[in-house]
Amino acid sequence: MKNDIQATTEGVELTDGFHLLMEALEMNGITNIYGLLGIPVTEIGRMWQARGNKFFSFRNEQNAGYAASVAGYLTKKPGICVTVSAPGFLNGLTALANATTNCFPMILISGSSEREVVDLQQGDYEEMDQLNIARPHCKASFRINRTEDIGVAVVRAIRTALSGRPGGVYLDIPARLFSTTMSAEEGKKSLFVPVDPAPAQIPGPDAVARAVALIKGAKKPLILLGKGAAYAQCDADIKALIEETGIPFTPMSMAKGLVSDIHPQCAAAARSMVLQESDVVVLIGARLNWLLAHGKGKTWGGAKKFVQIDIQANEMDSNVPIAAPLVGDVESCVNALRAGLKGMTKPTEWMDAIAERASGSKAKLGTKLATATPIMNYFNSLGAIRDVLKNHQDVTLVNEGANALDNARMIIDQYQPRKRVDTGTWGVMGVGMGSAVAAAVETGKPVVAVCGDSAFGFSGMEIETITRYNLPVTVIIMNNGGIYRGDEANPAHQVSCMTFNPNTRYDLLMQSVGGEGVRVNTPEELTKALEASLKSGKPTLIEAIIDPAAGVESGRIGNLNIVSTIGKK
Ligand code: OXK
Ligand code: ADP
Ligand code: MG
Repeated sequence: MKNDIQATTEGVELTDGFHLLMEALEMNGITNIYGLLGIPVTEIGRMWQARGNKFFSFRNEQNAGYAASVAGYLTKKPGICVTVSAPGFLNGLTALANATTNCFPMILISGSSEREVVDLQQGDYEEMDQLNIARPHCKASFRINRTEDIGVAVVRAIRTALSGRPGGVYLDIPARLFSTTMSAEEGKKSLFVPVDPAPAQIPGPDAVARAVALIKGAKKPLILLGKGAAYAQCDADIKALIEETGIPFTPMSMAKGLVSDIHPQCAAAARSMVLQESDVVVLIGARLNWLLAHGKGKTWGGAKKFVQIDIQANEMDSNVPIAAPLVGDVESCVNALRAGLKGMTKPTEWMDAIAERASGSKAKLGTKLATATPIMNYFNSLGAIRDVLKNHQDVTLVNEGANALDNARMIIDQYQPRKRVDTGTWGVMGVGMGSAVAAAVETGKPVVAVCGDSAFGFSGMEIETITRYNLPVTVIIMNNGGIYRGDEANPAHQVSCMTFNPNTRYDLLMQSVGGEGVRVNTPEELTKALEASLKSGKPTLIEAIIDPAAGVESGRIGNLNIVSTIGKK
């Protein structure tokens, strides 16, 4: 950290808001900032870089925000996004809200107009009451009004983002504060690092005993791993719980690989069977929201009891009664369960039945993946990707789309924790490129982003960002020419609202920004192109031509896409 004091007045060394903010972030171990510069935050980027840190400049704040949120998820430190005021702030706010929904720690720092003008609505440049607009979309919204408060504000933002259920924090900095000066000595004294910002939360012994009794009494127990379990970074403890008890597990999408998808106890390929037939389900960092059919209905079959591990007490009973709530952090709760379940009889018969169903499904899927078609479909193309990635298990797979998402989740195995980043709790499109940048930056390892052509379009300009920073990212566009499908005709002979220009050349777009751009038509060509890009480590875009008729409406969640009850008129 440099102590580059700006100026002196009458012998007093001075610092200012810019310097104090940067020193506070550095002191708290932040090295990477994702953002988009302009009035009034431009100097942050220049100065941050001059101090030897990394600033990743994006083409749209939303993508920078998604990058910051994924950095937070992967590192358990808040990801930082910096934006300009009003419109830039609003773009970033989408990502902050998404981070909060996904329980990813992130801090959005936006410059803002001066309060006296905003509060009287006198029409400032990019005037907006950002502090209040942010408030309902994140865990906390703070404004810094005095330079001497910068240290405490940064610590408060960090502790809020990390503690309890992680999430987003907004930090509002009126432009003038950046250049406001104060004594360097006093400023230095005002900065600090929080002690234990995400404290362990130990579950009560009664709650543990209740859960242990329920699990021991189960005939068909199931462990369901969510992205909260992946976030917790206690991978070995979770694996030990699963192996010591012999209980089958199934992962939610971003928990794939937390325990390997090819682990003998993985029940992912018998998903509907285990959800329906299990009698006791242990949820670890997974919410019973829409992604789990709210814990009820035909997805869940007959009567069952839930054990739920979550740090957020009021997550319990959010949808259905929780028989054994375990409120605490995943690591403490999992280890408490392990102690209580020592020597438990393994449910071998149940596990054998699941393994049989799973191997049947895998065989069926294997046949589909190996079936050649005149134009590639989702199965044979994703099958080719799966086979290449089997030999590159440290690659982070970023995945967005509808069919491209659902099929890749089903087909592509994950072997290591936190190696899959996708559309998350909202099922949001456009997270792909920001997530890919953050995953490459934070892991230092290659990234493969499998995107539908529609999803890619939301953040496509960031391929320039990827090439500018020369990141080892391979973007694979599953190009079927539209949303869901590319062959939808418009009955009124207009341009269809569901399809894109069939002459679009995504491969040439990538070439135009200096990356490798390849177009492939067969699984063999796809294999070759992906292997080459992983070998070279160069920013690459592979445009995979998929049958326009291959997709289905909304992938596997078509039931959510409401149709008119009286038909089309
Ligand atoms: C899984 N399966 C397998 C395997 N793995 N078969 C063979 N081999 C292997 N290895 C089977 C599994 O048993 C299921 O079949 C099926 O594949 C699908 O598995 P899975 O795990 O993907 O489960 P499901 O039910 O499709 O999805 C659960 C979910 C998921 C809700 C958690 O759908 C999800 O994360 N959805 C997010 C969707 C989303 O966000 N879309 C973006 C919106 S698109 P069965 O027979 O056992 O069931 C959009 O914006 O608008 O449309 C829009
Ligand atoms: P998924 O979509 O994979 O099912 P969710 O995002 O729905 O996962 O659920 C994640 C849950 O994990 C949230 O309810 C959150 O409160 C919880 N969580 C996050 N971190 C921890 C932690 N360290 N300990 C316990 N629970 C956690
Ligand atoms: Mg498409």
